[in-house]
Amino acid sequence: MKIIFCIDLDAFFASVEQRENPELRGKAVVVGDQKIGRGVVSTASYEARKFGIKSGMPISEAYKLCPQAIFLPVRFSLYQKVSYNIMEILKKYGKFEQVSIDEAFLDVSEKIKDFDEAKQLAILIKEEIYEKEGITCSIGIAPNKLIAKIASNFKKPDGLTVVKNEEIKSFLSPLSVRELPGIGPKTEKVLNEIGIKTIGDLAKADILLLIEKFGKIGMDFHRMAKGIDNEEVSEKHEIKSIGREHTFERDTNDLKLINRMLESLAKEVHDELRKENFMFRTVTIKVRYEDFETHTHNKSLNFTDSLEDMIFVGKKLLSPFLHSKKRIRLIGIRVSNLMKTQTKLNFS
Ligand code: TTP
Ligand code: MG
Repeated sequence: MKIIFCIDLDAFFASVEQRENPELRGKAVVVGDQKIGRGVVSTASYEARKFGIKSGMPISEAYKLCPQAIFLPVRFSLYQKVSYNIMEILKKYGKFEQVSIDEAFLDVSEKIKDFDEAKQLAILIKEEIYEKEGITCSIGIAPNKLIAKIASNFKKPDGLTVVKNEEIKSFLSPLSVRELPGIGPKTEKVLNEIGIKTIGDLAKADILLLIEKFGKIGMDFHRMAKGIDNEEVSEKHEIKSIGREHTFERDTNDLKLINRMLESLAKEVHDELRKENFMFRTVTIKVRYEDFETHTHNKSLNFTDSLEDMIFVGKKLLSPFLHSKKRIRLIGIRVSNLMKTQTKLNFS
């Protein structure tokens, strides 16, 4: 039997800001793009969430909900550095897989005898992260990645939730189907319409009906609802992609402005790649029109670390979208399929 940890940092960007400036501790802090009237919330401290502020919400709406909150710009390279330090701590304790800037899995099955020992280890890891990096995390411990992930979200912030084999059913059953990865508001609505609200309902549902409603993925929903997941913790990719986006002050179809912005975003992505010693294979661009219609388009190359390649491919991918009558609201560029050119990273 496996023992898997899922570790997710609490209100990550906001927690780092609170650590950097202790006066912000205990206060409503909102980190996001600062463009007046157009920015979006990256994250909010738990104090700010009490007012209903959430990731992805326009800053203007957040301001209406809580005008006394402290609004801060995103300092991505600072968060990247803190993330790096924390991931280095986690790596020591088992087979390690980083899934995002603030989330990782650990398979400790080889090192730990049972779930009680695992809980003790999780307490030590939480203490070490807090002592060294001054921020809290939530940890879920379970026999597989799926349940560990759901358990890590169960008691946030500063949570620790252990789900043993024999507890899987009683843990999952009462939770909303939204707790399952891949089930968003649209799928939830369709499930609700056929009387399925909880994961327990989904586990009991007629699989043929699920396939009729959702196609093959209906089988995955059913499998997840039963808590079945055999995916290994994989050490392959630590950071999967690096990207930047920009929302224009005003929707635009000024080709010069759009191309210049693409170059500047590519430069930022490239700086980040350099710092991490990565080469990349795939370039993806994103375009959002004024009516929020959004497209992404990608192309893969041979491994390269060249900024010129990134800009050349980025512009080529972007060009078919520049001849629409609609104006452009946002563009983004992302590189993925990354490979480390040096294994040891140095942050000054
Ligand atoms: P999450 O782990 O989803 O959120 P969180 O760490 O802020 O809060 P929680 O305690 O619920 O885990 O995302 C990690 C960071 O990624 C988050 O701090 C900011 C960034 N992010 C965005 O920039 N935009 C988004 O829409 C989301 C969801 C996250
Ligand atoms: Mg988090």
